[in-house]
Amino acid sequence: MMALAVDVSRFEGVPMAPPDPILGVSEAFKADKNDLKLNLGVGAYRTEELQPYVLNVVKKAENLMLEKGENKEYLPIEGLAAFNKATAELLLGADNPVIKQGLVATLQALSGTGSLRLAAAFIQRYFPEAKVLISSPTWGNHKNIFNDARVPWSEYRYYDPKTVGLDFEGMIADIEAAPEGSFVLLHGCAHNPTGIDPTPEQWEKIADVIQEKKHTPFFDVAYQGFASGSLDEDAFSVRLFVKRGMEVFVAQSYSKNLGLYAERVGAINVVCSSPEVADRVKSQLKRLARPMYSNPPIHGAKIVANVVGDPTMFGEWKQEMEQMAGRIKNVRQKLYDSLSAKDKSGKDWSFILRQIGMFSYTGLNKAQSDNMTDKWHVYMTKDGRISLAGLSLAKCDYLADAIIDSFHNVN
Ligand code: KET
Repeated sequence: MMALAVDVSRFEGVPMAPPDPILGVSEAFKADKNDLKLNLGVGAYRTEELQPYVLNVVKKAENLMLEKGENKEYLPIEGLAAFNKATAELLLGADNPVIKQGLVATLQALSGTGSLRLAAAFIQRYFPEAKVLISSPTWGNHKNIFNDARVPWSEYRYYDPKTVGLDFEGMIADIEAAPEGSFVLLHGCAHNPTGIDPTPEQWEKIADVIQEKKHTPFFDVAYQGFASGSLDEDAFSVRLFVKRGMEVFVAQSYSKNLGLYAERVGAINVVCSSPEVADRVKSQLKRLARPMYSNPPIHGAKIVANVVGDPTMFGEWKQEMEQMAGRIKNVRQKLYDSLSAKDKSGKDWSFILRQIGMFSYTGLNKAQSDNMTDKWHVYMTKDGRISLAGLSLAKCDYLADAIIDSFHNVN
């Protein structure tokens, strides 16, 4: 029988989705033919020559894996055992009692995003009444993740535009006012997009309120080692909550710190109050993962396990991480110097130096951000965030001109 030609598609009613606020910027950048163009949208590390960077230690681990000729059999639903062990130890410290006591349920998942999404599905299934509290502002994809998982969320105050710093009182008040037993999403370090982290004393107070209100902390750790250059320093916040004996969720990503963006390697960890609970939680996370994507990819997980499991390679990784973090700090300083030298208005740009991690939250509004792109070919997200990891020392003067023009000449 011949198929009937139809002139109306069944999908006629499907509207065009808007471009993604972060990954859509890379698509627009590719389409721009101007030589001056600069992609400061997505948080992906570039070299001083603005080229993508594969860590030497990753190449080394991959060569060893090739030599061994490892197979491509399915991993278990929970992922590679050696990776799960390594990732929990990196996060919590190898000698953390919660690991020794079997209190941590760890599942390898599809990088940070997939780990967050799996935890969101878990919350939806077992705590359908509970709300997730997220910082205002936050990484753009957090809201999508909880919306798609049908988990209700609301925001807590975080950024204060007046001080260009943390609205600590607002944050505490909003966490305190939330219904008891909420999940509080926290950025482990290098808050995205603001680059503003609580101080150690403030973290203690945040833990106090969360504990008082019987909330559950839910950490998103996408930048461990990438913020300060030290894996341990950047895990301070998570370890503080764990040390208090709290049950904690932690989503981890190796996109940035090991540059494994496209390998999709990360994990969801749930620190529980007994080994029996940890086993049951893990069994349910596996049950959620199986119909979604069955089991995670092996390649990136093996890279992590091999690098962490070999003292020489582990040392080399730490060195390269410090170098990457160091390059971003240098660019941050140079951008501040350029802005301060060129801007004659007396505006204080020192907030750039106080921000931590991959990004600078410039304070540019949407119209000003549009001007950056339309006039200066500088691609960035519309919330005024620029990725310093995509900037070179050589481009700092140009970027400073673009920022000064946009800031002073566009409302
Ligand atoms: N959490 C945060 C805070 C984060 O910035 C990212 C990525 C992720 C999780 C997820 O990364 P994954 O590759 O799934 O492990 N952020 C950058 C890339 C993106 O938007 O996907 C970004 O903000 O540019």
